[in-house]
Amino acid sequence: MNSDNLKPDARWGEPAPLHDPYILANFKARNSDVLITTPPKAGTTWMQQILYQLRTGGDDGFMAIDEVVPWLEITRQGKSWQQILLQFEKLPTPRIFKTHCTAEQTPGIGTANIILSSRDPRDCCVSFYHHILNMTDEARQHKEIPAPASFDEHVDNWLEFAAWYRNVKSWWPYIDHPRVLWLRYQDLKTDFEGNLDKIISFLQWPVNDSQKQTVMEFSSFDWMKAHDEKFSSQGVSAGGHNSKPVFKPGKFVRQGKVGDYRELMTVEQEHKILLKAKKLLEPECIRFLELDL
Ligand code: PPS
Repeated sequence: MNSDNLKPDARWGEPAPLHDPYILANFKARNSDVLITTPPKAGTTWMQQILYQLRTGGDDGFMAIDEVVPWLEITRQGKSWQQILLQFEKLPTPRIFKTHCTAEQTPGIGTANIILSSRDPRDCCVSFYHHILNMTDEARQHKEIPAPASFDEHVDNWLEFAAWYRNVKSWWPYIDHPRVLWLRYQDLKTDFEGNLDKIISFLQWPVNDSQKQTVMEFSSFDWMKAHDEKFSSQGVSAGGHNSKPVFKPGKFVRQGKVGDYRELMTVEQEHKILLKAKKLLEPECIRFLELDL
């Protein structure tokens, strides 16, 4: 084994299809970088699209969002972490990445700009259920994500895996950090332009009014739904044109609603999710997320 391949410190986590600790340990963040950090299904892809559109002033010519805004820590089949980091070096400045890492596992806090998107865990749980069911069989196998036998089984798996809780708990101490902007999915839904202005002012990127209008159009739910194929390759490539769909056609940009969980979730399932939040998160965080029980 080459000395570069020495096992990274435990803080970067264990290797898994969706998590390469070598990338995290060796990534060199730049001051101009933006890291989008979210629990799964909390508006990650939406934020990838918003930031890409803001950076380019409006561009609908890209093939796959993950080629222009790569998923930082995902393992790419047939590519070493060194090759992946080299590809990252060649991305246009300011670089934008997505990550689902906890704060402990995120490189570059204090150096890069960090934008968080949080979403009601009940909606994230339901969205993730559809995510699994809507994946192609090949992608499910490759990512080692088995399909649950029922929604109830899914809720139990989701609670046990606890990615939403780990992520939110780890980032909460950074809520007032000057290089961190924490946005809520529900606010993006009710006041998209106001939140766009917050992003522009946080990043200090030059965006004129006409570009802003284009960004708003290309980041709208309807536009993204109509171009679902640009958003459904999920982390397969990091700069090449070798993306394969991870989802069945037209199934990634799904409903995009607040409170969608009500269609599927029982009161008992809802309680389990909220009680775990109450147990693990600070009361102030629960209030901020509007999860008051
Ligand atoms: S992932 O797989 O973790 O990256 O998923 P993520 O992108 O975080 O979340 C997917 C959900 O976001 C919805 N979505 C949107 N909502 C509002 N507006 C826009 N433009 C938009 N684009 C994607 C998407 O439909 C998923 O939510 P659900 O509830 O499943 O519809």
